[in-house]
Amino acid sequence: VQTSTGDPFKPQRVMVIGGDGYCGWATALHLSNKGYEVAIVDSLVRRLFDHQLGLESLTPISSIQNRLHCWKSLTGKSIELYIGDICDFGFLSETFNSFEPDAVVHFGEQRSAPYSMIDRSRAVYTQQNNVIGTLNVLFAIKEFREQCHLVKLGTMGEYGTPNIDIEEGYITITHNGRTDTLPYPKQASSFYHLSKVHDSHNIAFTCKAWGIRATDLNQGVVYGVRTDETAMHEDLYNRFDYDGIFGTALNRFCVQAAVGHPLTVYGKGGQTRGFLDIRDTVQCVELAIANPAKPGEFRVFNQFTEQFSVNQLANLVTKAGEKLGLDVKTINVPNPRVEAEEHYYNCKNTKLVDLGLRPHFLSDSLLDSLLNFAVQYKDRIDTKQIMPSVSWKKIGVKTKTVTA
Ligand code: NAD
Ligand code: USQ
Repeated sequence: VQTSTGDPFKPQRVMVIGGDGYCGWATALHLSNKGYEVAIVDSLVRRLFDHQLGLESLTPISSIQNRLHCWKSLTGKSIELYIGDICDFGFLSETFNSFEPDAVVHFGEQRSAPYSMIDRSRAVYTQQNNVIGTLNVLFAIKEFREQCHLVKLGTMGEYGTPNIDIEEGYITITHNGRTDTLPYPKQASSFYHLSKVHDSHNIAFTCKAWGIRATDLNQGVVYGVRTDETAMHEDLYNRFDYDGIFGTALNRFCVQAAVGHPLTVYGKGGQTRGFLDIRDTVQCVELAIANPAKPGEFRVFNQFTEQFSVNQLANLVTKAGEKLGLDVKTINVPNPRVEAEEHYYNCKNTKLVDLGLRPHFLSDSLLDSLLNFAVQYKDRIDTKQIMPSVSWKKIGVKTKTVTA
């Protein structure tokens, strides 16, 4: 691996925290396929949330043990497995010392904005899990593997929707005649998105204070399900969330179209976000690992390939559905969130392209295959899980049992 910075450091051993999840599973297989030595670290807490909330992935997913067994039998490649919670520093230390990673890709957080807004206990859990988990990773790198590159999944939602262009991490400002380059202002709009802001601050500080090398990947909303590796066998299939808590916009719309549920546009539908195909998630992470940050450097990449408003997505899915003979309708659901529904949005995303990202833009053929995929698993869809059940304004201290 040649690094863009001329750095002789060549990462070979990659620890994927959260490697049983949607982005992490696809990434772990991709990196293993590319010849990296991979270890998955995961507490499997996401599978527990599904049980607790009565949710299920559209696709049937195998246990992590069967997944890895299948991968080994198909490719001959082994992926190490460490089951545990990274908030437990004893567990994380042992894992670090046993695997000795050159790079850590950290996907292992509670990643749903609605989940973090269910009630006080879920809000506190989200910030505790995410902020302490990341702090533990930073301490483990400092203590045991100071050259190890942290590739951390952040979110575009850290920036919110300001009325000016969004830069990649930093903005140069002239104020009262003096100029400085400063972290881009953060205006997150859920306790989950805020946990990512807190993580970014902790990472930036430890890069400065301890010389840690880190890349914060401010990822947009991911869509799609198949990657080259997960499509190889049913036991390797990735999860596909469509429910009101973990499902994300475009994936949800495809499932809704498949079962004849109206597409759930929240509020006016002018909410605009950055989006990317899961095949680009794995590519971006590989690029970040192959071109590590320098010691002490806190790099920020905006990881998305295209911007869409929710209304635009609904239109695209409606047209693609019609071609398949589906009758697709849209409803404007009262917005359960507090967010701008009409706003300016223009984000930079050149740094990953400069490193060689070749995007898979949203195409008719991808929508077509996603819709067909949803139709194929139609019988597994629980339509009661589709409407949103979590309100940003109604969150309270009473522990809530979410029922569809
Ligand atoms: P996911 O819920 O499918 O996977 C997260 C995984 O992390 C799960 O397997 C879970 O068990 C594990 N995990 C959580 N806390 C842990 C802990 N304390 N210790 C060990 N393992 C733990 O989520 P995802 O969609 O794959 O998202 C992965 C990352 O990417 C998250 O950090 C998320 O914020 C970020 N991201 C996701 C999207 C998206 O659209 N899915 C978009 C932008 C950013
Ligand atoms: N939305 C709808 N209808 C739906 C679902 C969502 O109109 O049925 C709207 C939401 O109100 C929001 C936008 O679509 O304005 C995106 O919502 P989402 O649920 O697709 O995504 P979000 O909550 O932002 O979270 C997801 C991931 C999270 C990641 C984030 C990237 O769950 O882990 O950080 O995307 S970003 O949006 O760039 O912050």
